[in-house]
Amino acid sequence: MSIEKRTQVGIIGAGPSGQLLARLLHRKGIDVVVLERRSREYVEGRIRAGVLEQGTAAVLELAGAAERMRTDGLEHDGFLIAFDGRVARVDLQKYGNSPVFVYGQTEVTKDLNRLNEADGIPVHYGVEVTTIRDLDGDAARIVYKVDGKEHELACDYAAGCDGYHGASRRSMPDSILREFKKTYPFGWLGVLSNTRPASHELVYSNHSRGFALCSQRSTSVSRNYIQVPADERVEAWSDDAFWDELRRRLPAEIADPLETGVSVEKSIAPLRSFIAEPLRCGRLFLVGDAGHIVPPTGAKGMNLAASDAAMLASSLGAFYADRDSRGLERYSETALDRIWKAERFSWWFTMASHRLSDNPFDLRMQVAELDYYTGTRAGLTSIAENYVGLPIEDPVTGGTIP
Ligand code: RFL
Ligand code: PHB
Repeated sequence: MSIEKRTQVGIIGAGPSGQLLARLLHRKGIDVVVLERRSREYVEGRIRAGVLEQGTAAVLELAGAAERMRTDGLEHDGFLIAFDGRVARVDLQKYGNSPVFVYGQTEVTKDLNRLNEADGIPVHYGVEVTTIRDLDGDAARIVYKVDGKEHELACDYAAGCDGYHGASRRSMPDSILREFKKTYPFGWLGVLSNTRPASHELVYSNHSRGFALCSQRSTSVSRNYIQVPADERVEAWSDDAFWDELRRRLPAEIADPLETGVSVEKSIAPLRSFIAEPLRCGRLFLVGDAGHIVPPTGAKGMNLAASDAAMLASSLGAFYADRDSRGLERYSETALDRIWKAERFSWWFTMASHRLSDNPFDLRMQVAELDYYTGTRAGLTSIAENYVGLPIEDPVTGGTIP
């Protein structure tokens, strides 16, 4: 493996934020090198998010990576919230002026990988970054290991796109970094199956036994989730036990016709809220999960990764084109403004839809809350505009991206 010694922007991590940032910068004529710890097969095989905001779709368009999403993605104009034995619909077009796209993160990652490879963007797999040094020096130095030997990549700027457990955030000095965290006492057991989706639109269900979500990847592939205790083991759940429990948590009109089948993938994801501040230290910027985590209830994780990448790409673009550093200076503050709002929506939707305690008061309060939100124009507008995604501000101009 021959890895460059110097580049303009060194990118750590080849998940959606790293690959998208690499592509946006490459199209502006900026040199990048991407270093990824895992193999390409591993990165492309991870089953994660499924819903793209309109703004994410527009950023993929800007990156020239939206073609398959447009042909294979499913446009959804609304979604359903089941609670208290009834089903309410959130009309995204009517109250949020936009649809969302059901198109898996796995597919987004594959599209970006294929296009970046075709364009000759250097993405090196199996390269573990250990730290980033000299954040305030003439060049940042990304230190990585290959076959046990240490090497360095020097760059003008380093983009930490290496997720929650990556090396980038840990390279920022404790004296400047503040972390805000909330861990929920439950996780999501997710099952992917080659079965017809429970409903044409996604169903989020609040039930006294716990939360459930019926999502999908296509008209013949389902992705369903149920709330489980945080310390639950995936081995404890047979396919039959999963389907039985899912059915119990859904209203009869959705549960009765539900098609069940063998699981293709089954895993448990913990739920947490996390934000690091600031997202910049000298020549290092944090992007996506490296800087923040949302519980998946609002479907915001990958969308925030895309909006961060778009904001940083615009900021670096202005710097290399015109030596305009306004965006670089405002990236952290501008991105955090949107992140805290998405974090709020994800927290709110989680707290309104999951079983929180044995106290019946809590459940009645959730029912009153969901009744109010789905029964008033103000409530529906609030849910819809958050779900379809708030505008992405350009840190350079203060306008909207794209
Ligand atoms: P990623 O996707 O975690 O990618 C980070 C990449 O960095 C690599 N890496 C390193 N590379 C080099 N050196 C190191 N030291 C490195 N350390 C790490 C990793 O191998 C990886 O390839 O972050 P990114 O790009 O910011 O993208 C964020 C999204 O992936 C994430 O927000 C969502 O997937 C979150 N998420 C979900 N979001 C949703 O909206 N809906 C979901 O249903 C949903 N399910 C999930 C999820 C995240 C999960 N995680 C993180 C465990 C389910 C799971 C299980
Ligand atoms: C998914 O399809 O994996 C999915 C959809 C919506 C969410 C979370 C996950 O809120």
